Amino acid sequence: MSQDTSSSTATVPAGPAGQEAQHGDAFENLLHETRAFPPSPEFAANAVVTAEEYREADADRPAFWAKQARELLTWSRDFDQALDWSNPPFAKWFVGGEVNAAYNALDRHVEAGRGDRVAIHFEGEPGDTRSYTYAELTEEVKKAANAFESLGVAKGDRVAVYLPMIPEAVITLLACARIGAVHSVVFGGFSADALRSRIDDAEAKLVVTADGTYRRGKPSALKPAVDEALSKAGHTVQNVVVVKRNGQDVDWTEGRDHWWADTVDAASNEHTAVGHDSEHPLFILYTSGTTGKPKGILHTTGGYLTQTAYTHKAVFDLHPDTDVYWCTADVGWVTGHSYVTYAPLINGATQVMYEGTPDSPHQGRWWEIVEKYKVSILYTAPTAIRTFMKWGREIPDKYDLSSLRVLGSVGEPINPEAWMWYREVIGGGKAPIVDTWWQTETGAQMIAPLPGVTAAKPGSAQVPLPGIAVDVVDEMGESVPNGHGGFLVIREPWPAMLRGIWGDPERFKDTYWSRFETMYFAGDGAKKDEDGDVWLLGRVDDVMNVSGHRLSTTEIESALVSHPAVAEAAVVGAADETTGQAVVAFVILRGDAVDTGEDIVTELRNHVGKEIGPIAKPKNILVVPELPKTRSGKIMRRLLKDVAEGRDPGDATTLSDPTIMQQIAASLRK
Ligand code: 6R9
Repeated sequence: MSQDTSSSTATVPAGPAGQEAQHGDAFENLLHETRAFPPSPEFAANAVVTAEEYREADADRPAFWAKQARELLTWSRDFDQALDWSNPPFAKWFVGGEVNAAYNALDRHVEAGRGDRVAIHFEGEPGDTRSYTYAELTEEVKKAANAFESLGVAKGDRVAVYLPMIPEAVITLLACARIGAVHSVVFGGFSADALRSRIDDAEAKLVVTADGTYRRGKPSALKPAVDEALSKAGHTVQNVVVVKRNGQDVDWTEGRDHWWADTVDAASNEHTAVGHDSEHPLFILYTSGTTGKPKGILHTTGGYLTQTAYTHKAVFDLHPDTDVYWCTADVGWVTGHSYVTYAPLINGATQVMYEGTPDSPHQGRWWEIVEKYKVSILYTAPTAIRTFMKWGREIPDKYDLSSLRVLGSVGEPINPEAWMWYREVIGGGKAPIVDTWWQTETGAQMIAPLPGVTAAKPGSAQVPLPGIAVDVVDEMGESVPNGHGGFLVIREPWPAMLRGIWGDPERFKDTYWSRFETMYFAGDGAKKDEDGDVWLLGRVDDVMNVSGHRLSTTEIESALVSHPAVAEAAVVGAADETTGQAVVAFVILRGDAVDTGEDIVTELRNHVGKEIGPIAKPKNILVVPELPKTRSGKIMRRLLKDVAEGRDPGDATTLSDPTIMQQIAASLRK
């Protein structure tokens, strides 16, 4: 059986019974976070969603989602049945309904007289800006839809998208959705080989790309990777559309390559959207498991749109007439699909889109953008927050951030210290933080506080959203009592759930539905606290076993980050002859901290000992200049483990900065 998310040696963080309980004790002490921040009375009074929604959803889950589907979307044909779960794990939501994603994101707002509202404020890295109203964005998408159709793309065909964070990315995705073509976005940071294997797996007919983009003030190329990917015969691509973004020279294949300006800009701006079946495929997005080839996660239309729109409204307390929303995620990540391309536009919000890195041309760029557009809802990743902590609070302190009223986090567990810093320094001590747990596979947020309802706890995603059935279970699939840890599972089908792995139904069943027969296995470890709130503990394969004690990488990292000298930390379990595994930590010191060599290492080891217990003290602590991260901000612990175990780290091509492993190696030789 192929298990992508859990190796055969994966361990439960703290099981409730027998031997597990014995190890559990050390683990139980690890989380002692007791702070809680209830919403202010003013916030609660104006919140768009109240606690009543939990009761309503619990009473009848499918009925709750059917109500949301009808309220949040305009259906061209109403559905007959909310959920068909007669053939698990293959769910059908809103059966018989027809809906067009692009019509819902665009045309209907224009028809309702909101065409003049800004949909996207775009900030290019070099400082160029463009804003699109809903009316303008609708026109662009209609043109792109016509252009793609004229290049032979029809309903059901796949389109590979290899674009930077520019409005054309959103336009391309919505144009595909409009005509029923299935988009497959490939991260701009991925190599030509990765692009080719994804093009082949989905048998894409069209590729949409750009000449290049800007990163850290420098042009960065994209088109050469497409050329290389298509250089070997045997692929299915007929045409390539190229956005001119950074003006660099590109090779050109006549007949195959077309400038965006010559095809899309020249196309007619009249295009009627027709409804597609609720279960019509909307997109494929590849995500890697720990082994094997990447999985093409398949999402369909009606359920996905319903849950992304609902969660975007409820979790961010969206007031579309007054809020300015900014999600910093790249469109190559699921967050850039659900919470940049689809939900904000379905909900008629005004959003900011930024092309570049946070330090270009200076380390205050994000806060300058927040001040300029009066951003009120910011959605970003813990890795970014920890980076800003490292740069120091003087930088954000220079800007007026008083417009911010809700702060979101996604992608990794957020360490309590980073959470507090986010709240105090960015949120002015009052903006609620919503830590949102979800996955490419879940399509939309699943566990998160509601900002007007939940008393937020630093470091915990806390509660399943209304209409979502989450649990933490032990090895046997039994629900664990409060105060215990185990595997995170989802007990009931949810509207935005993946419908499968492209072309591989068996792998879909094996990966997610065979660990516990009737429950979705997420691959994350989690713990319920005494209130029953859920704390995410990282992937189950990130759990270490040191002399029989189960230790979570996340918690040791949080302990390290709680020391004033540490900005970021990554912990791995390295093979050790005596203890099975040994804790090895990689830390980045804060900008103002002095690297005192051995002294700081001793101090940090003692600090972890004090925070968690002597068993958790890292055997080695290595001070490094950077950590290897994917472009979605997840630390690639696999590479650090190679370093910790003295191996040459293998393929690092999916890193946001592929030179980081060399930097780390150099700093360790010093
Ligand atoms: C949206 C996204 C999914 C994995 C997931 C988990 C981790 C995401 C988290 C979180 C703790 C959170 N994760 N959000 N862990 N707290 N708020 O990130 O999708 O790229 O597929 O990653 O990310 O481990 O299983 P994806």
